[in-house]
Amino acid sequence: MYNKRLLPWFNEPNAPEAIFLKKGPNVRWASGFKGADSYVLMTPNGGFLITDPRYTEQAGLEAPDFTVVDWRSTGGSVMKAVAHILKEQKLQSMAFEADVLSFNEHRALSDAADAELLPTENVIEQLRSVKTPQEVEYLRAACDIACRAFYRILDDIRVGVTEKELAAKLSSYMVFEGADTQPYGNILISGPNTSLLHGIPSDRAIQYGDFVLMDYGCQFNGYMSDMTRTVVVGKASSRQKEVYALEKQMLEDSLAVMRAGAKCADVYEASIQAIKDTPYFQYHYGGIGHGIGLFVHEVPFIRQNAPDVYQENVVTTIEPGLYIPGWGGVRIEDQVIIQEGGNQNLISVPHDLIEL
Ligand SMILES: [Mn+2]
Repeated sequence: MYNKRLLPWFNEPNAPEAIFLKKGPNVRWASGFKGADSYVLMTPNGGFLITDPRYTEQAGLEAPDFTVVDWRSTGGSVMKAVAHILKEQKLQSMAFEADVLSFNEHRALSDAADAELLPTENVIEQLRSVKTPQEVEYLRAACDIACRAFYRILDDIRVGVTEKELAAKLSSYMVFEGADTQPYGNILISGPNTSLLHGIPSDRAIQYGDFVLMDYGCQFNGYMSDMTRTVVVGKASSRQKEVYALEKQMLEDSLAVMRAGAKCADVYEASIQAIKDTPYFQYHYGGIGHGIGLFVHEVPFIRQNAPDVYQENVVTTIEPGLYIPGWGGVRIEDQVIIQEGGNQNLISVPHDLIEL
């Protein structure tokens, strides 16, 4: 369905008469279309979905109020089809996503189209960052699925099992628990590998005393969950307990300040209170959260000096961490809805250290 939440943007001063979208989550948000390799052109009066014959039937079903344009029979290229629509609709100006249109695409569009082309960034992303009640329900379901999968994988984590085997099981548990089938790069790493912020699951077998760090999520109706828990196989050492306790404090100090009207920069400042006067300060990473919805990492980002201010119904992760090269790392990540006066945590798994 044509997403009317875009309409006020067209009324802003100097707004163009149309906007052209390529980024998949933006196309889906604007139109409801779930397929790939497709583009949307939105005007205040209606939308066009530009695709190829693989998707024309699906486009009619999922975006019934859009005019479906098959670019193969309309100019022979996507950009010629766009130029055709601009001319037919007498549109003089069109915004495009400066961060995703390639050099070649922009050149082809400039050559074909007789309209003013205006680079923009984050127009749809800003709108998408504030969730509707329906979107919140999908996100809540995705988080619930990931939490149920967490309790299932705990039974499988034992000495001798490899990271890859566990990562595969974790992904499958989420699908069995109701996730969409498209997985995305789940991180499941162990031992010294846990200091690699986005390490890739390997053939390393779990050993006694390892940290096992799981940073993972799923989609439900396209909406994503993202959570991290770090557990210990066997009894935790005193240093593991010390680092874990600091990290847990960092997370909880961050959660305590997340509310509508708070600045993302202030969340970062809260996150470092527990470590700023300790030798562990050097082991933190400055990016500690991100908006999430139809895509996993998006505005607003939490980092030092981030200018963004939380609006009500933004859904975001919060994930400070401590990463000690060669020794290991701890991250705990939750996903929350920003509300007036506070936030609601969508991740129900407690923060306490689990010793398996
Ligand atoms: Mn995350």
